[in-house]
Amino acid sequence: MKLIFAVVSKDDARKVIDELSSGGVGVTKLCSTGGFLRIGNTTLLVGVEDAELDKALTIIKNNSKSRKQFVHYPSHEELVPGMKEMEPYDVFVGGATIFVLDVERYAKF
Ligand code: 2BA
Repeated sequence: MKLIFAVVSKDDARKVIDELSSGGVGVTKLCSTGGFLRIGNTTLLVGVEDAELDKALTIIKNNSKSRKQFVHYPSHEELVPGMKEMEPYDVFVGGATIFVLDVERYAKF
């Protein structure tokens, strides 16, 4: 069995979850925050049998769009007197960041 950690955009999370669920794949949604942009994203926990791994990854891939995100650093809240503001710029945020782990044991009590 495998455990997929998938970091996806908040805007795509609902569609990904719906497609996984209707495909018979169990999923748990966690609210997360990207360390770089410091804005909310969604981390999905997906436990699958090995034979279902590719199906789950394909669903995640097909429903996660990459997008440009405008970065304004430091943000207005972080700005302190004397700190210089950088020119705003774009970063390319991937559709989904995926980690696949082997599951040692799976149980439901
Ligand atoms: P964030 O950390 O907010 O990063 C958002 C995007 O900013 C990244 O997109 C990347 O394009 C850019 N970025 C990140 N760190 C950077 C840096 N030090 N310098 C310049 N640009 C940087 P993605 O790579 O597609 O990542 C999207 C989100 O996936 C990340 O949000 C983070 O929440 C998660 N993630 C990505 N790589 C990860 C990793 N190795 N471990 C854990 N989470 C990761």
